[in-house]
Amino acid sequence: MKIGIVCYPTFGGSGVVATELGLELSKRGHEIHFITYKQPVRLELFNNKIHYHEVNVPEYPLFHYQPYELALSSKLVDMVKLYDIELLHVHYAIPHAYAAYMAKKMLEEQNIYIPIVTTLHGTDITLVGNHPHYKPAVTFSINNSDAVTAVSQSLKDDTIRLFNINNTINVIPNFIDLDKFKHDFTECQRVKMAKEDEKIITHISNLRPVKRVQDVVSVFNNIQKEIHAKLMLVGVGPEREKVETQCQELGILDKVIFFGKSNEINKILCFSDLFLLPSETESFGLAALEAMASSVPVISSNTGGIPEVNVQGVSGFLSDVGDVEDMSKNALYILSDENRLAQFKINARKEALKFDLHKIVPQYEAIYKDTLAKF
Ligand code: GMT
Repeated sequence: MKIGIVCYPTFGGSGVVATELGLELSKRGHEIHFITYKQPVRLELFNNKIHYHEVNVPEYPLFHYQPYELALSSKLVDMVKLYDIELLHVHYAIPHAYAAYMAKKMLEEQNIYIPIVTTLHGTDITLVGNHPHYKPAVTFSINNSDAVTAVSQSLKDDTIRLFNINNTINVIPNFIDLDKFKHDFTECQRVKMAKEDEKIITHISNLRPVKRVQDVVSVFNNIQKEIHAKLMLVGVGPEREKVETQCQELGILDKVIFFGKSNEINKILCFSDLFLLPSETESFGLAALEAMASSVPVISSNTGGIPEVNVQGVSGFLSDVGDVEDMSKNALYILSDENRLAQFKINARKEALKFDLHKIVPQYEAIYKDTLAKF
């Protein structure tokens, strides 16, 4: 198949999933066209089945807001015609599903018919899409997609609860390329990061309020009172300064390493002992899955789709949002006994195997085939 993929080309989970999906589909013989405003961050390995088309939005001072959706729709029309793309898979309802619908309508005028598959990732539903300013457009885009997928059962339930949906939503969970997160990663730099008797605690996110990074620091503070430990904070975002101040006030700044953005989180996870994800809401928690795939147990909140990934008492523990004391107690339970920690590490990797891309990607292929057959 010739498939056009539209996504946010950033460090966020949706961009990562879309990129990894495109890469794997290309290995399975499909021709993939990424159509977005920047080359996706994890799109490093080009092969002759992968194409990248940049959407350019000319800056014009008359416009207070530059019309990205318009530029994207036009680019989709042009690329579908130029490369005979058969299907568009858009990640994120806002504004991608909306722009794809416009492209589809423009192409229909030229007797070119193309189906749209929309994947919902979370923020487009639970945080932003649900806002009254966007809701009618998001509802319309979901209802007018030819197929819709959500990355967890929880996200599907939220979508049905929050919007007036008359379309079928298929759950296809996020997936992972397990080879990229092998426990025996040869370049592991643990010795450079911490002393032998120190445990390494990691959090990776876009440091937005929804990630509750201050809870990460509070849990870490409780951990380091009992055992020697270091905290690795990976990512950039609006909470960074607040968190730095919090660490300074707690007197633990020397035990915290701010990594900034990283393209190689497998190299950070390979030396981690525990992953913290105390989010306010999370449709799936791809970062937790990446940790588990690296044999790192997860202490998380029990919100949204996280319980579909992190299994209570097996790959880690889940607590109510904001229950820092429970998270600290659970973290110390895992970390304070070497045998127990080793068992949780094994369990984490084992749970991650359920999300092997070789099991999940064929589910997308099946959706594409069904959609094209019905079209
Ligand atoms: O978590 C974020 O803030 C980034 C966001 C995104 O759009 O990339 O992540 C969402 O999609 C990921 C991939 O499907 C999920 O793993 C995240 O749980 C989801 N984030 C939220 O629901 C807040």
